[in-house]
Amino acid sequence: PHVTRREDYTPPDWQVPEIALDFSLDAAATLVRATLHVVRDSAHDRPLVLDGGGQTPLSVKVDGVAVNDWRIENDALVVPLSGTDHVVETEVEIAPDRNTQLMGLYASGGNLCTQCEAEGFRRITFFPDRPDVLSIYKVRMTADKKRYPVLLANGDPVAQGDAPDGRHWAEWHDPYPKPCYLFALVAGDLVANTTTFTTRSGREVSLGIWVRAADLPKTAHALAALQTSMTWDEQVYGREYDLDVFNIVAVDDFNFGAMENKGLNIFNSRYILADADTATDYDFDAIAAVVAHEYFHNWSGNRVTCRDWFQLSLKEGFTVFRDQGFSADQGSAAVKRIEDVRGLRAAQFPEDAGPLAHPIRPDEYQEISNFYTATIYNKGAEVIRMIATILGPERFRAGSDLYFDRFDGTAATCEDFVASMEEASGEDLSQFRLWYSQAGTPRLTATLRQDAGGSRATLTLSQRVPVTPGQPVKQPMVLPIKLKLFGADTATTLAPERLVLLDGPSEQLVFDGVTERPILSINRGFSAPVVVETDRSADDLAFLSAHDDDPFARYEAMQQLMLDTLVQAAATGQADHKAVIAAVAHTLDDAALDPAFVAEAVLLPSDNFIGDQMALVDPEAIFRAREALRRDLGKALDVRWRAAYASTQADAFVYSPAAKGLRRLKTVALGYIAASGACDAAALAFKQFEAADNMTDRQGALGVLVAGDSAERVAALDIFYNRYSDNALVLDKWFQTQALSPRDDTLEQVQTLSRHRDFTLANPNRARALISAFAVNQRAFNAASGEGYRFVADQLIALDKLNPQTAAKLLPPLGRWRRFAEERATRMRAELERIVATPGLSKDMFEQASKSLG
Ligand code: B3K
Ligand code: ZN
Repeated sequence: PHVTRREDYTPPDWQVPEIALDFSLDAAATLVRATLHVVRDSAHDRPLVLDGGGQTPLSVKVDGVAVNDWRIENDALVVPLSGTDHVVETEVEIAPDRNTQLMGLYASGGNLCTQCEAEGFRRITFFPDRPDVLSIYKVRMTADKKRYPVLLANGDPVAQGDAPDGRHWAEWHDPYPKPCYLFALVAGDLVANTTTFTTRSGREVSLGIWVRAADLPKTAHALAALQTSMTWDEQVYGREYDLDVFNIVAVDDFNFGAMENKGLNIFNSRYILADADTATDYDFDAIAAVVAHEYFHNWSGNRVTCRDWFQLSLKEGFTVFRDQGFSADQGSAAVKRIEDVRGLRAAQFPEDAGPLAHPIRPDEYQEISNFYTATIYNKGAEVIRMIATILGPERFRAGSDLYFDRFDGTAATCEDFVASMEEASGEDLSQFRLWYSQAGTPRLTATLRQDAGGSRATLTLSQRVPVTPGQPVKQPMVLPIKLKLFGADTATTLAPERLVLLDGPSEQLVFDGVTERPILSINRGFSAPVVVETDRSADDLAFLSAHDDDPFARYEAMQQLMLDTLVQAAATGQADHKAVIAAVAHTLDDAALDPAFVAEAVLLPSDNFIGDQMALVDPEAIFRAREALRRDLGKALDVRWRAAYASTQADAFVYSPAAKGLRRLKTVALGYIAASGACDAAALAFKQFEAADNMTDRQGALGVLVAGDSAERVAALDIFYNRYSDNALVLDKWFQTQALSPRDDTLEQVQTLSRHRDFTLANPNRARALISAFAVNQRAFNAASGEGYRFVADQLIALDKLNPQTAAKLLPPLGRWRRFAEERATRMRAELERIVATPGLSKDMFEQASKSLG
């Protein structure tokens, strides 16, 4: 397979300062005429090489004259050119309605739309498909006026009119030079929810969210989030919008969340459409976060773009960090941080510990689509967060200002970003740069000892970065660790919070004035994305879970207490639940706590996360241990769960941080009531299901019912299905909830669901709703028979033929075989080998599966 290497980067041979595109749109056969002004970039005699996606040009002209000395090499169009400055025209025909990969120009729900990042533009027209070629685009589209009454592209609309044969045309012009991965067009039967936004310098921007007419009532939340994001970026980063128009279009068939095309974002409809009846609080939050994320890319990604795809985290890590800050400012920052860390641990830590581990700035790839990972995005965001922590808010802002000003209009590198931060702050980040080159989650060991008889304590910190594929030797990194000491007797502060930058293999810190037994609070706020190992006792963790004034550290202490209990139980079969029960009771009794925080704090770690702590994962033992603790918590605290449940009943639905917190706690309490085995649990859940005036309560109750075995379970699944059978996004929840069920028969249920008439692999949301959800269901997926592995492999082999990018994204769970004992490992490997041996396998899947075999 062809491997692209970071160190092989060379600047482009030819620049394309301008391009004019003329589309004659039709779902079956679209004609694309491209006129490129090309300029030789330096003194070389190489021909013009334009990337392609398998098309053959219908014609090629140079400076207005048809030529035939071109050739196709590896899908690229090679055109010999004599001078330094030419106009090259090509014509191709493409078939959007046969584009099942959803890359390039494709059809979704009767409309036409595009997705170009990373390398989809070449499937539309011949072009140097690399992010360091920046061009000014003029786009003309002609299409049937009835089928495609709305014609949108990047930038500002300049003209439109009627054409013969019931067709019409529109022209758009984007004045900002951009790489081709940011190109977009949409043609469809759409309506918009519109408003205007006035930027702080007085530019009036028309905002529009385009959807099919029936969905218009579900666009208010996304539009409000867009306005809030625009204000936030002005206030927090000093960044203003730069065109007269900002459009967002929602489409049903989309490979990921959304795309930040200049002035014309295209979204998976699940990140736009919301109302109380169909979207959960989680959905509402995710919509605001994704709308903000794509909007923020206008600066971190579009105005300053990436030199090459190895720099992907330059825009993605930074933009995730920005959207996390935005979301934290809209509600509870503490709960947002807990959610983000939970997500990092669920998706990124396993990636960093497995066969697909890579640094946030990778050194090589076979298929760049495989590198839109939790590492690039979420660990990338943690790396930016550490820079912000080390610099502090003022110096960080000075660094981001310098970065945006200096690199505006250019294609930059991660190094450019770090150097800007260094220059603006005066901080030396040389060793910190290891975060960009070394993969693997560092492990930090912390041991606190009170000196015998004295009033001092010594804290020993040491770090180790684990070996990852291709990186056998690691250097110590810079770990910014926030820590604090509490006194066990007085529950007061013994040593105030301080930020320690651990940059060597180990270090000792001495604390004076330690007159009582000290308790260590460490990695407060999750200041570094590391695994912390301490020898803190259950008592100390219980103390912190009750008294720590850092909400994340408080949550973390409870999680650690739960984990220690569960890992012990799973490994030995011996369980002592007393400490966890007491700590959870204490948290439920603390009236000063935010219910949203309480709901997070009392949730047990997932099966997967428990498994991640063990030398080898025993899915059945983990499941039994966790269920036993859930049951004991449910029984022992029955009165408290019922009180919490009663206290969280609300009047009519409101979407506010406080109301969300109550709804979250309500369903968490319901889950524990059900876990206790209470005989009224199914009735209670069904009542919540029936009475709900919002999807959060309804899906929450459905999840509780689906986990059990009752007449209400069957009834609720039916009612839910019938009520929402024409709403694809809600039907996804119906599939997903069943795939996540802890029941014994989930594997068979999921196999049956894969033959359901509403199941299709052609729609990525539906495929993910069933298959990704099933693959995170640790017990069901890892059924000892190996049937779970076989099922997923069968689905992926089928999906790969339609949509390699989405199929390859679902492969990593099969690569976790090293984490399991012989029997399961052998079965997983057999499925990976079957995938690798599949004739016609995509390079996306080949890279993921062959690396996973390792
Ligand atoms: N930049 C896009 C992701 C593109 C994924 C291509 N495989 C959305 C985002 O991160 O904002
Ligand atoms: Zn992004």
